[in-house]
Amino acid sequence: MKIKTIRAHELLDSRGNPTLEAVAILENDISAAAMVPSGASTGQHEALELRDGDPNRYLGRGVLRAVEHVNVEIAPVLAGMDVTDQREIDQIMLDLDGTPNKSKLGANAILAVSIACLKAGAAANHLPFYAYVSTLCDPEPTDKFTMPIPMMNVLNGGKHAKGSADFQEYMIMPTGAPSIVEAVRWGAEIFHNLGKIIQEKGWPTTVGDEGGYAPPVRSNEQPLELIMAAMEKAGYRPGEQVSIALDPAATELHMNDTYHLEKDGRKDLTYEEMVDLYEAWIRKYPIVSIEDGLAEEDWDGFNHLMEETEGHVQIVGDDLFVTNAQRVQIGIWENAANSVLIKVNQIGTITEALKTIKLAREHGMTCIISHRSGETELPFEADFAVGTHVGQIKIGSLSRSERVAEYNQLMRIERELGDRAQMATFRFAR
Ligand code: 2PG
Ligand code: MG
Repeated sequence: MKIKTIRAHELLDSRGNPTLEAVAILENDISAAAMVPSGASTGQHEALELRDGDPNRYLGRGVLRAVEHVNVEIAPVLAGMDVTDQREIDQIMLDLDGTPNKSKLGANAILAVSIACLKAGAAANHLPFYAYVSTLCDPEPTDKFTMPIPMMNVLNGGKHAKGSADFQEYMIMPTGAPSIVEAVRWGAEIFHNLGKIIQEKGWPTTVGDEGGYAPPVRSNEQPLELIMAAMEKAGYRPGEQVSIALDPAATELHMNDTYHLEKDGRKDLTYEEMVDLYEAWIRKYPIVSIEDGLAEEDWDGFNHLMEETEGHVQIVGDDLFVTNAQRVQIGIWENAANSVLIKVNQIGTITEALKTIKLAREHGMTCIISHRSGETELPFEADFAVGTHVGQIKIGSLSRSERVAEYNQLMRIERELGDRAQMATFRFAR
């Protein structure tokens, strides 16, 4: 089915910042819309998110130039193309842009179109979105699907919640849940129990950008104690049924080659000292995954963490890899991580994100499909994670509609699939 036209416009994301929505309209008038998320703790090697910089509109954060790039530059070139030719569509946009980091058209402009075409392609083929995604990944698509284990960010800190912990994300992973429906229920029960515990301490139960609580904890370890207490209060066995995943987003804690943990009153930590801290916590708590435990250029630090944890813990590169196959390749050579966080807006097209997933998996690395801290009300990651069969998804906490929309979509997909859905197993479970 051919593309008739593509239209973009400016809307708001979950933080009230402008973002793009692109609508791909096909010749039979079927249409599909996509909205672009946005990060706060962004990696310096991410593709460029084009903002207008006009101080008179949205404090410079408007995206009208990116909108115009879709409507004036991209749409006329893609009109008439087969919408299911995702690779060609993405390649044409890359050629049109011509820069290494998509700074001419803007990665936000390109991605809005890339996802809108992907969704329209699914509609044109009368396939559920996740099923269509799987046809782009697997040479021989099966009718069985792997449901991803969610990472649920129940306590927010860092750039997502000022005044809370220095570390950005304290997540629970229901690694023992037999289904998404159960995983979501377990997570929601633990989240609500955590809220009660925080309330009993006399702290506010306000939430951060990703819907997790953001209490004024006294140390960076205290969130772990609170989460353990919440798991037990909710009646789940830590480590056996539910584990813990961390995203310290350590690039944000890195200055002058050392790490600073304000909440702990500790300055100038070396990467060895950071790794010592993680190891001490791993011994004490059921931590199974650490993302960006070191800064984005600290390859030696990442390698040290890999060696010390000896493959028992999932070591995830986010800012480190920025969903970029070239950086993942360096990570493979350097033995820097055994897992890749996949955020489509870090790289800017669906085709490139799929290429990164393929490379990672060929080298035995796990992949996690991830949201951004600035999200939209159109769920994308749920279908993308099921369709790519990666087995893990990171979509925030069990509050705020833009996060819950993803959990709801996962539950819908699981119900629709019935016994064709199988819960992923987690390689790093204790
Ligand atoms: C991260 C993300 C998403 P941001 O660091 O993993 O949780 O945050 O979108 O702000 O980069
Ligand atoms: Mg991260």
